[in-house]
Amino acid sequence: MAEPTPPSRRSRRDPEELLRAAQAGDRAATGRLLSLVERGGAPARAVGRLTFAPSAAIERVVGVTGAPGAGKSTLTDRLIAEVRATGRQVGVLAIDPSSPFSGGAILGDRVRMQGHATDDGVFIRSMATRGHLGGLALAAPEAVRVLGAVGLPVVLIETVGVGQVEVEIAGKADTTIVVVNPGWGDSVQANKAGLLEIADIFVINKADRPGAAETRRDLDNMLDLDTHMGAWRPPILSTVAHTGEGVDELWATVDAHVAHLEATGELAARRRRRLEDEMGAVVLRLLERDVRELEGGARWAGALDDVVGRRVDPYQAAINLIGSVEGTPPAR
Ligand SMILES: Nc1nc2c(ncn2[C@@H]2O[C@H](COP(=O)(O)OP(=O)(O)OP(=O)(O)O)[C@@H](O)[C@H]2O)c(=O)[nH]1
Ligand SMILES: [Mg+2]
Repeated sequence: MAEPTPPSRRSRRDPEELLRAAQAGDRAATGRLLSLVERGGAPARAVGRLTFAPSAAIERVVGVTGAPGAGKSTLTDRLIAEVRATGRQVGVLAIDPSSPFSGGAILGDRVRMQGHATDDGVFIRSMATRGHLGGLALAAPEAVRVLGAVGLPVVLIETVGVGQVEVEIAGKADTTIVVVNPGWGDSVQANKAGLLEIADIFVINKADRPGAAETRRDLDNMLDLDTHMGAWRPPILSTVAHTGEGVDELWATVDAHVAHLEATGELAARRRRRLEDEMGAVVLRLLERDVRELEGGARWAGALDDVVGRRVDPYQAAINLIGSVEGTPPAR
């Protein structure tokens, strides 16, 4: 027979207990809640349930994305100071979807955001995905809700990279800042469309380097060609993150963007859309998982054989598989 878990250990792991401790200011408990979210499974679900309702406590989520080394962490460090100057507490998530481990990111970001290491009003955490169903794109909004629930009303999300997944994660924010550098143009040509879609504010960081004016022209031309733009044309700002130049104006622009979203009703619409995306993504993942697990995977393998053998087309094979789980509520 298994040894019963000692009470102290059990309470350390219990999501409800962790949440209470985290809300009382225990940052280690906040870190453990985020670990549970990362790892997925039943404990992550419990955290998700517990932190969902209080997520109303989240005032603002700001995404900072851009190519590796663009200066996102240095800039985020400066933005933390702007938020703290208003007296509010701030949570920071640093996410690197391309890396299965958060170790490297943790080190880099800790160094870059060292200015706030002793400030209790700041919580910084790097995230990787281990078992979370749907990966970081689904773990990120849950992590944001954890931060809101423990009393960090402003959340900054730093996402490395300019690929599809990064853009997807960055798009979970109320305001998304896309960081580029002088001489940017050609390097991310392929992803310009994706960046354009999510950018609420463009920042040309490292404006102390040559080529900033050309980059601004590039971005301006790109925005001129954008036919889908609404009432908000993404402003193009310049910063020098390591001196702090331009950062106050950047935060003022974030304020202006949020005010615009509120005035137009777009903030509520965006948040509704994000929740819909999240719910839809979970439906897809759960359904696919159930289908893959039919008869221990045998049905999936058989269907694949039928498709490869050209006996059944992929669409029909999918319909057949889904039909086999319909009416059966997901086991988990
Ligand atoms: N010249 C100059 N260097 C900067 C500026 N901002 C950041 N840097 C430097 O650029 C390097 C990368 O900065 P980070 O803040 O780590 O960039 P990052 O985008 O977070 O990098 P990853 O998270 O690794 O993608 C560091 O050496 C910074 O000191 C700037 O405005 N001008
Ligand atoms: Mg960084």
